[in-house]
Amino acid sequence: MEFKPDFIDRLNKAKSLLFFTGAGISAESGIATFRGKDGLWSKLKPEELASFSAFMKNPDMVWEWYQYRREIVEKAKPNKGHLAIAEFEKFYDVNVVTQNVDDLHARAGSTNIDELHGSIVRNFCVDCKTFYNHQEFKFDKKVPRCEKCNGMIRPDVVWFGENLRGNAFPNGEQKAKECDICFIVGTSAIVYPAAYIPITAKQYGAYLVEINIEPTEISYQVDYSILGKSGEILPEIFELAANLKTKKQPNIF
Ligand code: BJW
Ligand code: ZN
Repeated sequence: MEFKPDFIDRLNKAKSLLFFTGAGISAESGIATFRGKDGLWSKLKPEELASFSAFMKNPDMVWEWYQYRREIVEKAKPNKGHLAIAEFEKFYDVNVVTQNVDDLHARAGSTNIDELHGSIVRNFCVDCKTFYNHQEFKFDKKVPRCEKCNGMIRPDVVWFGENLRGNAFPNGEQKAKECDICFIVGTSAIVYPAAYIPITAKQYGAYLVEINIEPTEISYQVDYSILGKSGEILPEIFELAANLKTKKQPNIF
């Protein structure tokens, strides 16, 4: 595809790239997004599944929903979009700030990842906060109990009304302030505080590029909106970057 000349220029000069990703980047790996007509929440209400009060009200149902999603994530493979992001590390300082709870960026080989909304492959005890890997409870259909205190075990994901984990958000904000280009990939950009990340990047002078199959809440604020699948667009941008970064610079004498 033909890219905008000012984007090509920015990509040529850039040193640091930030990829702010959402569920759409994993859609081509067979993992459903949340919103939209085939999204996880087209039939199920988020407030009945993705909040601590929902978990306390109906722990087994919420647990089972996450077990079902873990099975899908475990079988899924990183797609060309995840792999392209990892490849950019050959030529740039690359940071990934993801809202996704799957581990596909890590499996694709990205090395600097902040998981704003936690990870579906971890669990912890609601009482003593001991962490457990999901493999330990792989076959549990009902909420398992902590071996130390008998508390209920929950997935280590961030539900509505909960603070983001540890330093993930301040880390992400710092990377937003430092990047030259911020790519916003496969996210509806409506969930906060995560959606402040690209806004911060822009405030600090980054060039914003959105890659999505449709326009979103943030489209009007970006410098360049590319409509298409991330698994197709990102490899094309990587190819362009590789050509820019490896081409022989003219001798200046
Ligand atoms: C493709 C594609 C392809 C498809 N290629 N593209 C300020 C203003 C308003 C509200 C708030 C605010 N601050 C806080 C709030 C409240 C709330 C919030 O944001 N609500 C809004 C929804 C209105 N935020 C919170 O509660 C957060 N906590 C917080 O603020 O703490 C402080 C606090 C403490 C105490 C009291 C009050 C506040 C926590 C938010 C946690 C979000 N958690 C979830 C669930 C994680 C667990 C799980 O997985 O089950 O995270 S919600 C869900 O949405 C998930 C996602 O990470 C997140 C974002 O979704 P995402 O990734 O954008 O997916 P989709 O489906 O929306 O979009 C997919 C996109 O892909 C689409 O655009 C497609 O077009 C595109 N696409 N195929 C490219 N092939
Ligand atoms: Zn415990």
